[in-house]
Amino acid sequence: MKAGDLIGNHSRAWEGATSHPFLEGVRDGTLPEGAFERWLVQDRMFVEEELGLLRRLLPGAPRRDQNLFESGIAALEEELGWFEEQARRRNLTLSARPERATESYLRFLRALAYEPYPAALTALWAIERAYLEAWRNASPGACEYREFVEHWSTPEFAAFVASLEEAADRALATGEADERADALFLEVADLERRFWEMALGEGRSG
Ligand code: HMH
Repeated sequence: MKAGDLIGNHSRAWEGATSHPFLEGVRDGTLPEGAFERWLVQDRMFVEEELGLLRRLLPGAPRRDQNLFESGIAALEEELGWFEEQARRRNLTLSARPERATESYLRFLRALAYEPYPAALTALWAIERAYLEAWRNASPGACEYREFVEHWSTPEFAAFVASLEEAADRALATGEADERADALFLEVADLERRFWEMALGEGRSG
């Protein structure tokens, strides 16, 4: 199996992850009050956990993929600082509690390190690819959000996602982890959709 095939094989689920009223709101500047700020605070928690995941996967990764993890770690480290700066500018408190959708996603990230490497790498690729496509769908973005659309629209980010896909394809080549990779891909798609829903304030549980 090739990682990229998963998108066509699960096109409905993938749609849900990458097209959402939240992203239309970013594009048109019609987001409800507080939605963007909620997304920002919750996504910073996500990025912090994702950074932890990359650090845990690095030592067990094949030698030829280690570079990719190292550049991913550097990029996420910088991104975390960028999130913190954005939050400061907006006077947002970073000590907020994770929402239910965030909690589910953080738990998923923590568990990924125990998955077979090809499946974990496929999930990581799906996570990044989802953001690449989602923010593209919000392009060019209302002016107050444009910086965010541009953040995930750089050629560097697209190249990183492409490198993850190549690495996932190499890892999947034996076929042994295909079933697990497929299941994790679907989980990522669902978690991404729920994350957008949460940002719009749906399904809040306090
Ligand atoms: C929810 N998915 C979510 N947040 C992110 N920052 C990314 C993917 C990309 O790292």
